[in-house]
Amino acid sequence: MQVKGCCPLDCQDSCAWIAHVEGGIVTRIEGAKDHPVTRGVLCTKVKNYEERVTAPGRLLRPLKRTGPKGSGQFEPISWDQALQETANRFQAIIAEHGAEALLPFSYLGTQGVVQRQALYRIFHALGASRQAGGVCAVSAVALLMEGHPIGIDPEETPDAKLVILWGQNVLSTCHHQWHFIAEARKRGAKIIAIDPCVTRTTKQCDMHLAPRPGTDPVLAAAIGRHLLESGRADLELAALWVEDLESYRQAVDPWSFERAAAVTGIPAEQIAALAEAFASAGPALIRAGVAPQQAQNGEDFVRGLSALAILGGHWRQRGGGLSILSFPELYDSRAKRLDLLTGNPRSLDIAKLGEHLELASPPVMGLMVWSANPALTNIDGPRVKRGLMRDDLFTVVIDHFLTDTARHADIVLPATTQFEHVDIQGGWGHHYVMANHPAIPPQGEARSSGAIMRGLAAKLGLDHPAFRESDEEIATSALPEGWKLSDLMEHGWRKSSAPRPAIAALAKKLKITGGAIAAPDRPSTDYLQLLNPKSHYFLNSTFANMPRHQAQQGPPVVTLHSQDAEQRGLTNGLPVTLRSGSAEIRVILAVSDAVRPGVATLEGKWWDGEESSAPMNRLSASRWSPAGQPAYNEVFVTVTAAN
Ligand SMILES: Nc1nc2c(c(=O)[nH]1)N[C@H]1C(S)=C(S)[C@@H](COP(=O)(O)OP(=O)(O)OC[C@H]3O[C@@H](n4cnc5c(=O)[nH]c(N)nc54)[C@H](O)[C@@H]3O)O[C@H]1N2
Ligand SMILES: Nc1nc2c(c(=O)[nH]1)N[C@H]1C(S)=C(S)[C@@H](COP(=O)(O)OP(=O)(O)OC[C@H]3O[C@@H](n4cnc5c(=O)[nH]c(N)nc54)[C@H](O)[C@@H]3O)O[C@H]1N2
Ligand code: SF4
Ligand SMILES: [Mo]
Repeated sequence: MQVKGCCPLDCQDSCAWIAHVEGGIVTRIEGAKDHPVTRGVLCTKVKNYEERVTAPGRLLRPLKRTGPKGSGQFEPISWDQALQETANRFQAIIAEHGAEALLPFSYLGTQGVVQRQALYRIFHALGASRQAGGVCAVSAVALLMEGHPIGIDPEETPDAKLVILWGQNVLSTCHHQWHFIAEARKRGAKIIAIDPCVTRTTKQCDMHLAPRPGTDPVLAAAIGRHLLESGRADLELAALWVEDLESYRQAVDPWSFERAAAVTGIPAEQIAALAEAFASAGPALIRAGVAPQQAQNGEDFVRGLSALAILGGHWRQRGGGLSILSFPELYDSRAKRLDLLTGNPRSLDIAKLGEHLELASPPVMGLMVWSANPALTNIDGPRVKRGLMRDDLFTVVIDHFLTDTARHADIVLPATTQFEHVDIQGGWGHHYVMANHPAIPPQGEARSSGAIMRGLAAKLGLDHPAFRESDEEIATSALPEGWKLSDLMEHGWRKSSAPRPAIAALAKKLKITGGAIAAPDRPSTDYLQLLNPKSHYFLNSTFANMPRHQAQQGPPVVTLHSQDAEQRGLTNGLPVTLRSGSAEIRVILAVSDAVRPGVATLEGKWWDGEESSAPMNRLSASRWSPAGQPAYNEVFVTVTAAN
């Protein structure tokens, strides 16, 4: 039997897959050949996703903590007991501290509408604190909210004459997009990468510029200045869209190629070549990644690129513009049922979980986490863990495995995988709404988020019809007007319209200047800036516990430039200690000129407490951009030989 489904992971590509099922077992999966983005291929992370269903450690029964928090000691309990205890504790917390003492926490572990949104219904009805903010691309979302266009239909890419991959490792993080980039190249486009490191992607580009991390706004300013000075800025489009062109002129004025070279570390001739290519391409497409946003100047980065896409006139032509996030038309938030909201509860930014667990008033006393692993992925890991260790905090975690977060829970609930539930999803890299049929029944006692919502609501005595909706009804609530779930399920996907922004006066004009453009402050050269690029084999912390993925990734490794290694008397293969404040991680050193001097990289989000482990957020500190983007990449470490 072949069953149509889609990859639920937090990835731009949202692939369509076919699950091959024999005797109630998924024997293999393959990419759908006729999906215009998937084109028959799944990535190396997901190609044997079926192994996750029966992997050692898969959660198949509800668990209750028996040992101290974080000890990982649990005993199996029934669903009835798990839901009853959760309901009792939630009600006791509400009676003593008020409903705002409850906090839901969920992210993009799955992009499925049902799995992500159904459980919010309960928190809305109870009057719990609302979840706000995000941990990824927060700067881009902030600019989107201001009205900046930041997405194109990737299927337009072949029409671009220049593609700039600005801090995006396409071949590892969204490789299906490469097909469209390669098609543009076939038609004569140049591909330029801007990345402090040599990556799988930069190696395939026509030109690679390696800036010091965080200096991208200065690089963008130098290009913007060139557009204005050489008389090639699209002032007509600026008049229609831009509010602060004069402020922009002043802000970019200091950034000659030479001065930008001194700050970014890129030779002035290379900056000039990039600026000239950008000014003369008709059109240019900038594809920007998430890593350069993971800094306190994240919004300056996105704003600087949006300014370039506008002033370059690139939005005028198919294939041109700025691409960071592209969504189909789907109304995920309708499935959350905001209409059930009781009162006007506070909103807490999930990117500041550690702070909230420590300081919120009223305190957070009850936490439910699903589709996320914040103990590992939230910034300032030690602070998050201190919060999760609080004896007076009641935590429920829903996942497939006993993640670092789940180890800190009082109750752990087993979630169904994508093979075991029905769902639909949008995505953030194309305009298709995707459908997923269950291929096999739920394994063990695993339940979908919808089923958990219905069970917990009954225990809490919530009797609105929204709490009795089936997973199919929950999915239907997110569909655009006139769409039928049955049609979507039958076809497997449906593209929604992907209009380009109109070349007409904007009612609310855009700010392309965020103030003076400057190099970020950096500590002394004793410290290296530690970047945390995505692993080719993990999806954030997902798969970091899977033996096949671990074997392919190899042990955690920090990479230093030969100059930095020599200065510290360190050699290739040596165990080293990375230290930031009082926190440290031990890893193996790789010496390679693939990173620029002053920069160290450590790929992947490793689980804590494993034999070879490198939980990156142990080293990160409570720092965010003004819009709330966690500054994951502003970690400065000393590197010494491990004792
Ligand atoms: N294989 C794999 N794929 C994934 C994921 C994964 O974990 N693994 N995660 C998914 C998620 S959640 C996301 S958000 C996306 C992220 O996708 P990407 O944005 O492509 O991924 P990153 O590895 O975070 O960063 C891309 C590149 O930016 C560079 N970089 C770092 N700092 C700077 C800087 O200051 N300036 C510039 N110009 N470049 C910089 C890094 O060296 C890296 O090569 O990937 C998604 N896809
Ligand atoms: N230091 C550092 N920290 C980072 C980043 C970084 O680059 N460096 N990147 C940041 C970024 S870009 C992102 S997007 C975040 C990602 O942070 P998270 O969203 O926490 O991502 P994951 O670590 O993949 O954890 C997702 C969890 O969801 C679970 N899950 C999957 N499907 C389901 C389901 O159907 N139901 C339930 N209940 N659970 C499910 C998975 O098993 C997994 O444990 O991390 C951020 N943190
Ligand atoms: S992780 Fe991304 S590239 Fe891999 S199968 Fe899923 S959607 Fe496709
Ligand atoms: Mo992300």
